[in-house]
Amino acid sequence: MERTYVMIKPDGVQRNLVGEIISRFEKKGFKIVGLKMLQIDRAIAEKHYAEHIGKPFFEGLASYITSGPVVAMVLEGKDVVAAARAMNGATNPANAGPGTVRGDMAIEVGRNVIHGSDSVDSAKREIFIYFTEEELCEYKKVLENWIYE
Ligand code: DAT
Ligand code: MG
Repeated sequence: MERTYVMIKPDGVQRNLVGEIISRFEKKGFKIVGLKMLQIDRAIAEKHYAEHIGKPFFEGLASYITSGPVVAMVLEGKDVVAAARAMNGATNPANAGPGTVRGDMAIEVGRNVIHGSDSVDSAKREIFIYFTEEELCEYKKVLENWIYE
């Protein structure tokens, strides 16, 4: 089973979208194996978004992502990396389809509500920026046979 890192950004927390967003992943059938709230500092922002340091939007991104608490989670499931990206929608909410988090809940790229890892390798890197192995829960859910054939 694959794991991905998903994060509700400060705007999602401020706009009371935490419950609805988590609910979408639960309804889909993905398993929450890690969950916490924290406020990102500059060092974590630079680690998380290392690939974007130096780009014109980086300073805006860093101040946005550190501006308030976020909800960090690790989701587990079949092909969950790609599925969570699809559920989140395009980076720019203007291009995100209806039914996606960004399509339904956001307007601008600089306030796009949610993060999801873009590959299995990114997921492994990002999960361990925010969680220790001990903070992740391995458990069975009784509904698994009704979600997976
Ligand atoms: P994603 O979050 O879909 O993986 P990304 O990794 O390319 O997208 O960029 C990280 C975040 O940076 C993105 O969620 C919003 C911001 N961002 C990306 N491109 C931007 C741009 N051209 N202008 C402003 N913000 C941008
Ligand atoms: Mg990205």
